[in-house]
Amino acid sequence: MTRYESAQKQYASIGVDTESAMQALSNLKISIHCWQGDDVTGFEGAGDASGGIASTGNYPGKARTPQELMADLDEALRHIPGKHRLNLHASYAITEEPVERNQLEPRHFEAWVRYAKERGMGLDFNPTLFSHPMAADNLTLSHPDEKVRRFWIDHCIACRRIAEYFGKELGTPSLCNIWIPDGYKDVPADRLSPRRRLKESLDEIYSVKLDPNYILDSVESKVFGIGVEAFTVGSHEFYMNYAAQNGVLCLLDNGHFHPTENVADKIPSMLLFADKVALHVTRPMRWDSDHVVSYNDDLKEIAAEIVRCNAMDRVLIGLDFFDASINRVAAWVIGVRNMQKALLAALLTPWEKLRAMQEEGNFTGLLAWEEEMKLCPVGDVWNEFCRRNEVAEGMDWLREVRQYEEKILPERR
Ligand code: RNT
Ligand code: ZN
Repeated sequence: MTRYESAQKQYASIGVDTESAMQALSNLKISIHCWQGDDVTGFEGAGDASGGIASTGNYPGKARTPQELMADLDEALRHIPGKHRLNLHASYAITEEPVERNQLEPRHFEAWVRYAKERGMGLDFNPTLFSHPMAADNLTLSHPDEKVRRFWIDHCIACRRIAEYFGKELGTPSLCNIWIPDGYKDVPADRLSPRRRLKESLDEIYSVKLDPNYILDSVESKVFGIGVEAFTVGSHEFYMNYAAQNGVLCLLDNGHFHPTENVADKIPSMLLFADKVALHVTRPMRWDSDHVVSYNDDLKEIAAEIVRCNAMDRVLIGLDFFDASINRVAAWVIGVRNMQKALLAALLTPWEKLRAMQEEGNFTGLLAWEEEMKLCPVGDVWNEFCRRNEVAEGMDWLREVRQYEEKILPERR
């Protein structure tokens, strides 16, 4: 008996079918963020990311061009089972001459559409409202200066049209997510006016009606950023209300809440009031540090919530981490595979049985079962899933990523 067969038997004995779990996992697409490959630099020559976010470390070999980023992504994709999505930022436009962000057009992303088509991937998108002279004071859509607001409103509208184009070209709606850095370092005298201006800017951005078959809009809240510690204009309450009233989606980034808040717990509440909810899955350490996603309790709880709410087609899973201190291709592979492992563990859990115990008030049984599940052989099913998807299982992928690294490093010095 192989290890998989033995695991299959063990799961069957508790009423879990490993075959249908693997089938369900194949259908779960993760939106892989392009910005892990180059520390959120983009192709505009802007340098390090600003806007209260930071990528730390100086591991060699960072991608500097579209060709390098695409090659690195290909290397990562070779080690990630299944077909997924690619998440782009506007700052990754591929243009011959510099194009201002409010002038961006679908044609500036043709190369990415070709890339995605060749690999059978859908594309998601994000306007970039940071790392730019017009965002130097960490104010964009809420800026008191009408000219600055105008620039960023036009940028967001341009980006929504690009997302719609992605959806049309690739036959799957593109999630267009707005995150802004807006806030103040110290305690403001007026919290209402900036939020009123943000509301008006969003109203204008979303007054342009686009085809929902091609584009889904979302807004991403935050608690604070570096340099904007005292006040964030786009708080969770702000966006949750805005989204509910205007039919756009909320995007929950699990690095954007107070450290003891459980972001998994928010998912069912969102699902009762909206058709979909989007996620940026990350690993905050002490702050929104965007560490590579780890197979830890927080991640497993998020995955469990998606699965047991039966919301696999209603929760849009995107990743958002950027670590410049380790091999960036490996960071992608580790993070995406961990998200998949967490989903698999959730799919291998007999939720009906556990739910019944809760409803009956059998909390002793529930605790005993949840603890028992922790030692079930998820890894054997995961390895089988990798084998069937023809990607390296166990640690074999790392050897290949190391070989790739040795090949590219000399060219990137
Ligand atoms: C920042 C937000 C945002 C960015 C990306 C690059 O705190 O999480 O989503 O990380 O858009
Ligand atoms: Zn995010």
